[in-house]
Amino acid sequence: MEDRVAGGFGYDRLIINPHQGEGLRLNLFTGIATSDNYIFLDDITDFEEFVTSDARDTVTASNDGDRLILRGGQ
Ligand SMILES: [Ca+2]
Repeated sequence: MEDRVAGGFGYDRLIINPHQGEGLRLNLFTGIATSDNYIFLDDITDFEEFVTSDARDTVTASNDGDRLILRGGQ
């Protein structure tokens, strides 16, 4: 099953904030975002800015010059 989210033309911001304090695993190289129970996106395209959760997140950047807003976490 594919779960897609596409930004389209222009500058788009994607905010991903799983419930219950779950950390996010965001890989901008592969376009995949997951958390333990709530997030499974396997085709993220055409976003230029990403905002992660305030839990313990793991982000793998791409070579596309994406802008990241990382909200800390523990
Ligand atoms: Ca875009």
